[in-house]
Amino acid sequence: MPVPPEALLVTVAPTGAETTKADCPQLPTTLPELVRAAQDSEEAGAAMVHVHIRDDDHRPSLDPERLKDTVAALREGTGLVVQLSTGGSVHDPLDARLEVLDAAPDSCSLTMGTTNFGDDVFSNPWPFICDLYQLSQEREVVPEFELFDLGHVAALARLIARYGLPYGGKVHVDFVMGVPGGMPGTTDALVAGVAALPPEVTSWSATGIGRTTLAVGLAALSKGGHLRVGMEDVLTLSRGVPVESNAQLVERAVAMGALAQRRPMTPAEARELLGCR
Ligand code: KMH
Ligand code: ZN
Repeated sequence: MPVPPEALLVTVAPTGAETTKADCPQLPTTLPELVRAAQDSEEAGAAMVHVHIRDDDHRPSLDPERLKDTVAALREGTGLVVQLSTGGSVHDPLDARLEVLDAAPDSCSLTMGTTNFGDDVFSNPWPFICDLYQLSQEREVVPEFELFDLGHVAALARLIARYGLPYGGKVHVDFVMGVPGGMPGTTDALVAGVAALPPEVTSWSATGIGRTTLAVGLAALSKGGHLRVGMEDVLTLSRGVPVESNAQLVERAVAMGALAQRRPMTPAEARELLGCR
């Protein structure tokens, strides 16, 4: 059955790779903290979790065993669609990022181009994108295409034209806006991005980094899109007011959705929307 238009996919991105535990002790960096954050977020209305893991010293990690344990623990403790980040941190090598799929998540992020990322470079060369995409098709993992810039939208059209549709037949993208070096987190930029999406795209969400979070969230709702929120993307609720938990951000997204007469999608509906198993 098709997912009704009033259903709102809320994805929670609880951890990311950029914030240190020392700077933000409430950031979920251990497996029990991550599972608890995911459970509370599910309770608040999230249907998918976008996962970055950390090592015992709370540093970003792509350790294969740890990734497998994380997928298992999230499946055991939640009903959420489990999406592993293949972006990792800006320091992760491309081969380790491909190996993320060995952990057999439901979904994986797939960024559609290289981006200046603050003072760093988030590297996504075209041959890497093609390898990761083909691997996702082979492994039956549903990609979420991360679009940091308008050029990434054009690259998505090129990728689909060359290699066909993803596993599951649906094409879901997420606009990641407001990264210093990427497209700005504005309504105008979102409108341009949505207008440029290739016809194969079946659903889209948006997330605004830092102070752009509300502008992007409201613009996405007004265009009928879905939302990604979480401590990967924003650490304050308003100027000087720190985020205490990921569930708090999910609750706010659900409340914004309610104003737009949208209700949170269930994980089962999210699987249908995304074409996950
Ligand atoms: N941490 C960023 C460099 C993704 O998860 O795929 C990349 C990122 C995107 O967060
Ligand atoms: Zn990420």
